[in-house]
Parts: sequence; C-alpha cells; structure tokens
Amino acid sequence: MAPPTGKRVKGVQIFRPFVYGTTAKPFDEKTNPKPPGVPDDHTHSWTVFVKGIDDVDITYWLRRVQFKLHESIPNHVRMIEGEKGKAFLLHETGWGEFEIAIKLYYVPESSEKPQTLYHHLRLHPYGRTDEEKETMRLNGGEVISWAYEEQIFNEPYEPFYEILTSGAMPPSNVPASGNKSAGSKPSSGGGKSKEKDNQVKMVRSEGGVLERSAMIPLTNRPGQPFSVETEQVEIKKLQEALVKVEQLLGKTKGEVAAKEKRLKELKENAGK
Ligand code: SLL
Repeated sequence: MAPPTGKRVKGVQIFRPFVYGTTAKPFDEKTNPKPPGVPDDHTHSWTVFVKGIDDVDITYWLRRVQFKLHESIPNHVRMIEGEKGKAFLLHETGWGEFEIAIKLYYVPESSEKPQTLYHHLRLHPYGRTDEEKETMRLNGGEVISWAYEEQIFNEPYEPFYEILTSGAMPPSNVPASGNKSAGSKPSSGGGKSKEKDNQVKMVRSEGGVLERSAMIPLTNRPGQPFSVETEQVEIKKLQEALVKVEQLLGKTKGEVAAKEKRLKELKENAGK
C-alpha cells in the first residue's frame, strides 16, 4: 500500500458497481470435452471472476485480485493482475464445491487496504423446485452463481478522487455506431480538440453504462442480469411479498382477537 497522498475529500462517498462469482460446466463429450491431462475424477470446468458491470473496465480502481482456492488444488493461491478492460478471471477444473476467498487489491493511489470477500463455488444448481434450479442455468448447462456488489470509497484521497471522477466515457467494447442512437454526433475524426470529443462521447449508449461511472444498465442483456430492470422486478416481488405478509398479519390478528374474546367468556363463565 502506497503512503497516503494529498488530503481526503471530506463528506464524499463514491461507489462503483461490480460483479463477482463463478460459472461452472459439467464435462461432456460433445459440448465440454475434458482436456488432456485433467484428472479422471474431475467432473466440471469452472471460472471464478471479478468484473465491471456490463463488462466495463474497473482496473482504474482495482489493481489485482487474489483468489484463494481449496487447498486440494495445486498452487491454490493465485494472483491475477488487472488488464485494462478485462475481467479478473481464473479457469479451473475439479469435482467439489468450496468457498473461494477473493481478496481485492486497490490501485496504489487509493491508499486503501485490501479487502476480502467470500464466494461459494457452485457446480450443481440448487433450489426447492426445478424452476428455481433452472434460474441458475445459463446457455444450456452452465451453472451460474453471480453476485452484484458495490465498492464504496469513503472520503477518498484527492488524487484517487480525481481518478474516480475523471470523466465517464462509453465502454471501449461498444462499437462507435452504438453511440449514434443515444443522440450523439458522429466523431469528426482526427485533429479535433479532445475536450469536444469527450463531450460527444459522454452519452449513455443503448441503455448501457459509461465507464468510470456508477451506472447500472437500464435493461438486461445476454449474460448481464444486473440492471435497473432486474431491480424493478425485485422491488415488485418485495412489494407483493409485503402485501401477503400484511394480509397474513391481519388474519392472525383477527384469530387472536377471537381467541381472546373466547378466553374472556370462558373466564367469566368459570367465575360464576
Ligand atoms: C467437498 N469440502 O467435499 C469440499 C471440498 C474440494 C474440491 C471440495 C480438487 C481439484 C484438484 C477439487 O475439486 N477439490 O484436485 O485440482 O465437496
């Protein structure tokens, strides 16, 4: 960790959404053949990852990630260095589920200590019903266990604050034409002022997110389940559950009142 530089920006909290988790696939001759050299008892290939929401770059705040795997796995502590625009990924094969310790190392400018989160590797879908189990499957067979998280930077140091807020931009992986539909003018090519280009690009494209922003996508897209749309569905589910709970509460209260009344009557009769 680098020594702190500058002052902390008081009263400011900055958050950045990110996604982490595992994706597993059973070996099968046709769709996922076992590569040579993989031990006989290994049943699945799997990946653990930390990445930006909508696959945007997060290496401007996250420098490296250490994945601590089960001790039965050779060389079980792995460090993955950030590469701009890429997810922090680790591919493995195995037979069992276990908890992975994911240690996040921030960029030196942040002067933040590393933080660890824990994730259970899922090889088998779980749930009370087949339908629930099915929600863990993607692309016909992959078992996904993904989590949305927000990294909070509380009163960041000034240089880090500058990095965090140095200007939202469209993800590098969005083709230039993708910006047009969001109302931006096509870039006028080389030799123009950088500032002007940045202004043109500062537009959210097709419901996606801008890099170096705290946005989440407006809608779901393949492989991107965390969005405003998902949030709305979850809110609706919670509201419906609340209505149900209130109905049950009302019913139970009615039953209690009836029983109390009956008890009172019985006591009165007994006293006669
Ligand atoms: C279980 N408590 O019993 C867990 C342990 C260990 C998984 C799971 C070995 C991989 C390798 C592997 O998959 N270990 O040998 O490279 O389910």
